[in-house]
Amino acid sequence: MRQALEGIRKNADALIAAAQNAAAVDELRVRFLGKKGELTAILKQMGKLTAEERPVIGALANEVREAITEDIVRRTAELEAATLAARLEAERIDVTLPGRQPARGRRHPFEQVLGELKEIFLGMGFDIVSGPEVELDHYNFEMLNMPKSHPARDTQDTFYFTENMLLRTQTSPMQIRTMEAQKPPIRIICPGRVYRSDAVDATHSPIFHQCEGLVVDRGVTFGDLKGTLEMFIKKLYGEDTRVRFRPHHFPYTEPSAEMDMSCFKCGGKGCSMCKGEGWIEILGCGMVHPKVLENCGIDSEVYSGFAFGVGLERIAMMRYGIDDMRLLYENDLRFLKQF
Ligand code: 2NM
Repeated sequence: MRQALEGIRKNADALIAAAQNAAAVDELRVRFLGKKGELTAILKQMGKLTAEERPVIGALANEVREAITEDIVRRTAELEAATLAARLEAERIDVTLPGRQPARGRRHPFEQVLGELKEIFLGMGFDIVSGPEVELDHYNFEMLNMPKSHPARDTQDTFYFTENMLLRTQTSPMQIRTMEAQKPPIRIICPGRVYRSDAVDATHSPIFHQCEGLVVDRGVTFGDLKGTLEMFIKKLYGEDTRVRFRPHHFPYTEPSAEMDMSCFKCGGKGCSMCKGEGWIEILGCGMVHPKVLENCGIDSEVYSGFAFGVGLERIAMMRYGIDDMRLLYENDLRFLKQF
């Protein structure tokens, strides 16, 4: 039995040392140490031994078991280390390689201008309001003092879905909705997309963007309108910019005016930009018509207000010296990268 045990130890030693993976090691563990393994088979024969031999062989058997267990632990550790080393070698990365640069985008020139405009009005205490582009005739025209007979409703310049529903031609319907829903004081701007049936050329597009503004409170005067809009233009184009107001007509304001600013290019001397005028038309404005206030349930004897509307494409074009509106919509990166 002593020889048999020594034989098992030698054999196990050699086989375990030669095992090439964890599964092979485990197979050997079962073969030598398992319930039906070689060592157990020997121990089952212990009964045949004499009383003197039994403790000696027993001790040897334990020694062999411990030796084989140690072999297994060592070989397992070796194999794990080898696997890790192979993986580290295979997955070696060069951390000094430069990373792949993601293509960096930027805000569209139009969005940049809109962002500036919002900042300016937020700074003056205005809220920003937005709403549906598909509007009811009621809000787009009727409430704005443009009854059924009004030429602005002409199907030639307006996109209708039904007789009563259309793509908004301005963002004023949101101002009406706000006046209906909210008591004065009201200070809002409504930037957004508007639609008119215009042919595309360098200065026209059937889809364009507007920012309208509205202030309603007790005692609001044309002086407030002038001060607010002058401040707005100075913040957008610089402190040296001057403004002037010319009488105009809108159905929803009375009196109405157009505001010009001194030419940002020549400073007012006259150049190709302002066609020798020294002035550039920039926005429409006026005191909200009492009828419009009353339509919204606001007492025009107590409250007054001013409103204005400015085309965002025009602002962006003047701001960046862009001479064709189509460039703003074509998404040509060679153009957009310049801003
Ligand atoms: C403009 C010019 C003048 C305007 C008026 C209103 C409202 F809702 F208060 F009646 N909203 N926007 C207005 C006034 C718009 O755009 C050139």
